[in-house]
Amino acid sequence: MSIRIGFMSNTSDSQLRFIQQMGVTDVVTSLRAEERGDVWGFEPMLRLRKKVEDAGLTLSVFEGIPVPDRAKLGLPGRDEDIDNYCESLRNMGRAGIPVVCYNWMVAFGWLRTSTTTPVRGGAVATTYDHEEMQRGPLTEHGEVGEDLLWKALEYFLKAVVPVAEESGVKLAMHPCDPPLSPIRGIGRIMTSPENFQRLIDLVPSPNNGLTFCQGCFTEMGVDIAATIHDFGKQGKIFFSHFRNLNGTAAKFTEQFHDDGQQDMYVAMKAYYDAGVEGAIRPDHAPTMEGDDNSHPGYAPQGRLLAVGYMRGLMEAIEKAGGA
Ligand SMILES: [Mn+2]
Repeated sequence: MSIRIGFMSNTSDSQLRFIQQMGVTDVVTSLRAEERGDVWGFEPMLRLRKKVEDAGLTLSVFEGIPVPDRAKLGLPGRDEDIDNYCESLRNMGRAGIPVVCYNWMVAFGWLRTSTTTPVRGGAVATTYDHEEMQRGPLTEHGEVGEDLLWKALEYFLKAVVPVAEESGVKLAMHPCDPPLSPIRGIGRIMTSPENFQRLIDLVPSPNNGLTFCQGCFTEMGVDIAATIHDFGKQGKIFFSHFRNLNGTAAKFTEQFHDDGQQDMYVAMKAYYDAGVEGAIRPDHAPTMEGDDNSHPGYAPQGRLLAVGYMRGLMEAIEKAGGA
């Protein structure tokens, strides 16, 4: 076993064929908005897995199920949210979907100041500029401290991790993107390797781990290979996002996978050397000629180029005897 390339998909018939044509094996997806409820149902999840399998592919990761801000902030009503979350996880397990990617970002998710920054050849990519973003107003939540977020996370994990264990579902925490705190008054805690270690140690369990979003860890300015080794050897990387960029958390621009500051051969080799298993998908890629920019980072051609590049790196590593 080793890592396998996954692809984020809406699971349309056309996309599932596209995924097969790339030689990709794994699908990363979620339920459609109209299929979601307070509790995510067993039947739509089961049918989704069957649809992916009937196309000859494996549904390996759900990117969802979102944790409501009420639970992330420890507000009244969170017990109801947590009960619903637990029941959704049970249904995921019953439907045979093994990994859920979630995050602890409040008010803002994935946050950028531009989605139209020119990169190589006039392709467009996303940029984050903290100085610009901080000029914006506070959100409806006002000032939110990191301590409060840690306490609410611990409360959540103590309730949810045992259910994840019973259900055979792995909880894969995605970093805050960008990994900065605070942003317009909102604290962010999933922002450093030390804080991910704290997450893992809060409620130790084989089902409590992370989504190694290489882009976010690059934004943090850490040694990517050493960080993959550290969490990979602990068996805590359940899912990975492969991404490149130039800059730091406070100011960066996403780049083509072969055109950013990170040595992607070194990164890919680290997943092999650390014995990481599970899906690794191309994360955001620039929008190329012929594609529209309605879903920045997720247009097909940039991700197609990324998959070809990833396959080449993997073949090179495997032929050189790397794991
Ligand atoms: Mn990511």
